[in-house]
Amino acid sequence: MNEDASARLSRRRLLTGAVGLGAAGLGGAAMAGRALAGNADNLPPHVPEWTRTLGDGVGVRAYGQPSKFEKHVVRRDVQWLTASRESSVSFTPLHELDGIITPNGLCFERHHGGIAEIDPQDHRLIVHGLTDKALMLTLADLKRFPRVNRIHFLECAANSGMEWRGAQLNGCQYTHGMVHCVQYTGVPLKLILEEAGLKPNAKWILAEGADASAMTRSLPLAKALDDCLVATRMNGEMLRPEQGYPVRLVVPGWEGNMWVKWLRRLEVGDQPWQVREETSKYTDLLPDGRARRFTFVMDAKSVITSPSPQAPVAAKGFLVISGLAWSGRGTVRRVDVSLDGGRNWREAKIDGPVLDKACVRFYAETEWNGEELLLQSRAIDDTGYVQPTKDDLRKIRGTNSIYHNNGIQTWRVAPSGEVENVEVG
Ligand SMILES: Nc1nc2c(c(=O)[nH]1)N[C@H]1C(S)=C(S)[C@@H](COP(=O)(O)O)O[C@H]1N2
Ligand SMILES: [Mo]
Repeated sequence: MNEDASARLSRRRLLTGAVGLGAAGLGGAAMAGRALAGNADNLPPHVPEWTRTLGDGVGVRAYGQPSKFEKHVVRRDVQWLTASRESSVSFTPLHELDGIITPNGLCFERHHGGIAEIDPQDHRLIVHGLTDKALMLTLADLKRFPRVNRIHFLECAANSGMEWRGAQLNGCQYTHGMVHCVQYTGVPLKLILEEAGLKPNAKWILAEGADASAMTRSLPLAKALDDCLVATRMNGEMLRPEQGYPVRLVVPGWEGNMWVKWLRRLEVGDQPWQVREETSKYTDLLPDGRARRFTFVMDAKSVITSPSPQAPVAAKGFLVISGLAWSGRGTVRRVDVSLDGGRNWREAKIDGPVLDKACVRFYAETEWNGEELLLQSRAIDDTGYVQPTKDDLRKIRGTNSIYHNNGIQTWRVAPSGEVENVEVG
């Protein structure tokens, strides 16, 4: 969306207004409140405390951490969702982030048997089954393969799963925070399989993790040979333990469950193994009692991350609406934003890289004068697929499902600037 003249004008006014602290009016309450909670001695015309003393020297912070004033920007979990902490999930604080890359320490975690703390010296990746030879690779062996860098989103198929029967959790961290997007460095799985040599009847791969859940999933060979990676790094540094250190499978665009962490075994076979995670779990029970299975691809989806319940509107006037969109089928071609619950749509502006099976960041600018808004976003991918409304999705899938809820999210902005999770009929 191109900003119109009135929005441009009003931004000038807003920025001018901001110089006179507190002049921002109603919404300014939140902003001014924060400023007032601080120490007035640090404000102009005084010399602030951080100018009057020397700071930490180099070496004090051998591994850097965010500012202590950003302590609220953390992964969070919902205690009642799961029976144990080891088989549970923490959510990415999407409302506190911008751009497309998720910082490593903020990537949501989903584990079924807790975080395995693997000594890389004692870790091996075994490749066997319908291969010419079996391989047992050390981390050093993996480093000798050619490697690539790819930015991809990972979304748990259960993301937004709590919302099937109606609006439930108040915050995009909880409704949409089972997604992250990082740059992986890894070996194309194809090269490892070629090194082992595939038998003519090879059709499926079983991937197994070394954690206490020994997570296993069957992966079609065609996908394995297409764009899967055996990754050791995220955003440049070694994978975090939470994300599968020292090695995980990257399965671009497909449900997060298949991205086996702490990867220790790849078995080549001629049919799927029908393991728990692809029979009991990660299937979608339809209204007629049948279940969809092997629903690998994550369909196009988007969410407005700000404003959102945890990121209310701070001031009247010029307002930047922002969010993330992604598609497991390829690239995001367009994102539309609605201010009135889907009656009218305008095209948002995508800023930053538009990459295959990666998140894009979008912005839509408007002028807000305290009226009620019903904010929505919808993603359209390069196959022409349009993100559906929740009602349209329910018409086909019913409400028994947990997984693959990519319906359009609605946030209601109240005159106070507060935002809540709602649905429009
Ligand atoms: N070994 C192993 N791999 C695993 C899991 C697990 O519990 N153990 N959880 C899976 C699920 S359900 C998801 S959604 C993703 C989550 O990846 P993340 O923790 O890096 O966000 O890892 C997948 N890989
Ligand atoms: Mo998952």
